[in-house]
Amino acid sequence: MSTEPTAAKPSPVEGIKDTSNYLRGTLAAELAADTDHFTESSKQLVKFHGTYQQEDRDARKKRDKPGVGKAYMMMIRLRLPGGVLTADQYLAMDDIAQKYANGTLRFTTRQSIQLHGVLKKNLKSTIGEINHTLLSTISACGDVNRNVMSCPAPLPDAVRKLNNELCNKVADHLTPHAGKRAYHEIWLNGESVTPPGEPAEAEPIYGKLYLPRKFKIAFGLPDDNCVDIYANCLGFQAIADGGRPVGYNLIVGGGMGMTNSKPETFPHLGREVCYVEPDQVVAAAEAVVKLFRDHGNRSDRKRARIKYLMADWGVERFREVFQQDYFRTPLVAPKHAPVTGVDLHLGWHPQGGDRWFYGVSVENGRVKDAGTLRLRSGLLAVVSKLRCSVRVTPQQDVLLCDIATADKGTVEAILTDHGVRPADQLSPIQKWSLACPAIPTCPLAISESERYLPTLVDELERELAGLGLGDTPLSLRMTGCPNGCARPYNSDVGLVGRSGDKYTLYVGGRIHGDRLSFELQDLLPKDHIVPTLKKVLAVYKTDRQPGEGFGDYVTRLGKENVLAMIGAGG
Ligand code: SRM
Ligand code: SF4
Repeated sequence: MSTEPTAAKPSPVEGIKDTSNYLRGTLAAELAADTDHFTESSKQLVKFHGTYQQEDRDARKKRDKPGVGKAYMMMIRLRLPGGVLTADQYLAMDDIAQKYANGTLRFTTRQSIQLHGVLKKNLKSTIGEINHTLLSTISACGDVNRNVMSCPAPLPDAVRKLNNELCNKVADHLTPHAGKRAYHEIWLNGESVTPPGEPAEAEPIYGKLYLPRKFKIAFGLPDDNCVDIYANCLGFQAIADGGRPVGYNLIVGGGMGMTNSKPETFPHLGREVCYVEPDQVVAAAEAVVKLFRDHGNRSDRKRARIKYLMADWGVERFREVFQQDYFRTPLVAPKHAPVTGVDLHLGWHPQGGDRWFYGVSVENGRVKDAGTLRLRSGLLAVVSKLRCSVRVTPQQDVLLCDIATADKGTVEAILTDHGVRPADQLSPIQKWSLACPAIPTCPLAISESERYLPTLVDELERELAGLGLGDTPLSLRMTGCPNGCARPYNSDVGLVGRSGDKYTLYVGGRIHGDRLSFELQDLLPKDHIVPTLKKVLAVYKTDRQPGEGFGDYVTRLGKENVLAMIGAGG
């Protein structure tokens, strides 16, 4: 299927954007109205402002009576380039979560923070208070550039420093112009300065139709691919010479989502397009975004990502169009820079001077108090006492930063008091696992994910220990549907919700994130997941080559051999 612009009928969302007067629509009036939810078109527009309309899916059964509607609630997502917050901002978010949301914070796979369970009547106050802390939610969602990722570790190296600087520059540069005015008017009582019918130049990069679909950017390093660069629409992979950053490989066309029964949709890894100097990065990002704006599919939203342009065109044609029509500078070939590692950044690390950062593993990114594990209170206590800055990682974890040597013991004592175990007491499978939120908040979830993964990890932990593989790094990622929000298609093991308690099992990716996995079994009942994996892991234990990872091993063996191993030969 082609992604060429055709005369095909634009999708309904295109019409909503077109008539929205740069993302205003009827949002202001609907916000003021005494209703518990937005109309269909406002539901689309409100995403561009960083919020999604959801319902409490657990409450459905109780409300399944005539005259009783859905339990509507809003999810709010921050725009948080590189995942960086000050102590005050973190404390404010914790407070807002208690006041307006469900009393939890959710660290996301793109280094952001989400609040769940906000009622529509409190939406304006919540977004207002978030902005009061100098944070924002603008373009955290919608058909625009989303949160830009960058390695969060505040290590004293020039490459990460430049990555973070450019991450902020690109994020600023690609913030909608007219959309920002609309945001201020609607949420922050800004004065309306934009008459209806504003010219398209009002939004110089996006135009009035914005992008065909979401767009995602990450800044990474070959020796630390913690941002999962190949899963992004656009990746800038730093090239260094003697520790000094000299340029970037431009990697385009990554994405994870696919749709059941639509074989023309698939996960795809980004491809190296060219090499750019640091001072060309912003222009290159703008050029790729504009290429996507003009050539992306605007009729079928399931196929409206830049990865399909790359897959349909191939990298040569992509380079040609990019160079001639958008970047307009001769292209330099990408440098050879394979991924050699991924760092979770957990535990203590020196920042330089007398400062340290401490990485805390957060199961599925959910910051809450539950039983003896009082993670939310523990993080709150550390940040309140030491006023340390905070960074969210792309693995849903958190780094407590700028801590003086003398305060290291305080951090450890507070966290231990709150039942938070240090990373060296956690198993590799625990540390290398991710799950998306799924049920009860995500409307697209088919199966459980965040609520089921802890049980699965516990079971796998036991089996791995029993097999003598307890210390072997293994990445496990789970999602409640094929959209792939926890990037399940490039990990050692991926589990994707298929139908209630049944999942599709993928194997063969790896921690480095530079290889897609393959589908091993579809419609696998949840009780069969661990026994199935155990069969393969047992053979892996005895048959692997020195240093060979699980995903590498099953890839070397091939699908047919692995299927034979689990007694499901094809
Ligand atoms: Fe996602 C839609 C949660 C990262 C691919 N994603 C959703 C929605 C908003 C459901 C919806 O459209 O109504 C989910 C909200 C659930 C909830 O209750 O909170 C949702 N996505 C998430 C988060 C919170 C998962 C997490 O565990 O952290 C991540 C928020 C990131 C952020 O801070 O911006 C999140 N989503 C991703 C990623 C990973 C990444 O970007 O690195 C992907 C795969 C990469 C990609 O984009 O292909 C991803 N989300 C999707 C898709 C599939 C899009 C596609 O074109 O294939 C959807 C569905 C859609 O957009 O229609 C989706
Ligand atoms: Fe929802 Fe599916 Fe994303 Fe999970 S992967 S959050 S179920 S859209």
